[in-house]
Amino acid sequence: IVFNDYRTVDHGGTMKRALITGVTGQDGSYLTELLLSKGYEVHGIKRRSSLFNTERIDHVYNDPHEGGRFFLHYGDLTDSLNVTEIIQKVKPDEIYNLAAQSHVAVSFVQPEYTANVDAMGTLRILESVRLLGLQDKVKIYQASTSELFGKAVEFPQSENTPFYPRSPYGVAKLFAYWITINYREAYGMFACNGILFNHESSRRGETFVTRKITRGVTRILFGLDKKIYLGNLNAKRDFGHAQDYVKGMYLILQQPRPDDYVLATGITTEIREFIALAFDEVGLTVKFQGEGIKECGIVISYHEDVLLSRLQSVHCAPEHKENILQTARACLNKVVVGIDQRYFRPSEVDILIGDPTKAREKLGWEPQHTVKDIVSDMIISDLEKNYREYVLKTRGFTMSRSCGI
Ligand code: NAP
Ligand code: G4F
Repeated sequence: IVFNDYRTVDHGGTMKRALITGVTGQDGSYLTELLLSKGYEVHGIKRRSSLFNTERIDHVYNDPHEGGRFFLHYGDLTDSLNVTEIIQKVKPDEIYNLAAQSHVAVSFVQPEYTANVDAMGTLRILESVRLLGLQDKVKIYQASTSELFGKAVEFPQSENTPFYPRSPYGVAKLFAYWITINYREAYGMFACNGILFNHESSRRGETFVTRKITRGVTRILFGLDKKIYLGNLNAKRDFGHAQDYVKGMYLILQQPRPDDYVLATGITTEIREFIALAFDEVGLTVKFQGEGIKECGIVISYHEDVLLSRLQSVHCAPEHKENILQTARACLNKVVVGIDQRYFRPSEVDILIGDPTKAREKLGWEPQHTVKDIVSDMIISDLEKNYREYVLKTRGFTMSRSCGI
């Protein structure tokens, strides 16, 4: 991948140019795919890291010498000069501000950094656009969040529901939400908030609860782990699929007037239920017993036919099958989910459920995936990934344990 390549191609003014911050993240990668498929020239901002960290976008990269339309720029939302320089050079038609310290639990540990990136970072983009005199040319999408509703005061939550954030992340995003509206009203900028409820996928970061669960389930199946340790299982979230949600982001910027929209499914799912669905996908039925930090999830039945069909879909080699089935059978009556106090948050968002009526009526946006589809997609992908790890292990390679928390 070529970095800081400021070349843009002269398309006779017919091709739109988008700048995506947070391009290496879950949403950034799906949005890049979507915009490239619509003929955009796409520029992404990537933080310098000691590792490549481009796995989510490597597949869409084509060498610009061979007509590629995807360019990467080193940048960081905490560095205003750098943000301004990139916007000045790229001169995008649309900016999608997806970059953020996006982990709610981490925001309690790094509140100042979270505010710097999530709140001030948004201001830096808006102010750069204004100072560069691009306010009439550039449309801006701000990645706002259902975490703004926090300790929700009404159900379901819509564009008119008052906010009550419950974390440094939520509070930082509240500033970003209002500064986006302020620049729209003060300077007539086409700046919009997408208030998105949780959206997941096989590209979700491994420390968010859904991915932690699907990864954990598949690792237990291959004997790579014994148990998943989690925090508050009572929380409920309105889970959608990231692929549906990036379509909504795009539609928000294609409207005649700038506005703010909730994107949600209107269905909420308890974390406990998500866990049960994930184990179901591989033929294990889990029952919960006990309370508080003593609660645990136990495997009470095993359906070999389900597991066999899953193993088939990941092209499991015949010589590995019996071993994996034995590991799965051995899970019967075993505790596979435990509670660890450290995953509880100092203040929690108990339940979120969104009302996407405005997005449906004005954008024509409808989510296409159910929670079951999402679980299935994530389980298949994690089965593939962890099967690879299992094969390497059976061949005698030493696998390093991830120390991610
Ligand atoms: P994600 O996977 O965590 O991606 C976040 C992106 O931001 C990554 O590319 C990350 O880069 C980048 N980033 C972090 N700090 C940065 C900084 N200082 N400067 C530049 N880039 C930085 O998040 P996501 O799930 O795709 O979410 C995208 C956006 O939507 C975020 O703003 C998030 O807060 C918001 N949101 C997400 C959801 C959801 O359910 N997914 C719901 C509502 C709102 P690295 O790869 O280098 O870490
Ligand atoms: O997966 P989570 O960390 O996502 P959370 O906090 O809802 O935030 C995500 O969605 C927001 C939209 O509402 C985004 F703005 C934000 O950027 C992020 O994408 O946790 C979901 C729930 C929480 O209630 C948490 O307490 O799951 C609960 N949970 C229980 N055990 C856990 C765990 N969460 C994590 N990450 N890890 C656990 O072990």
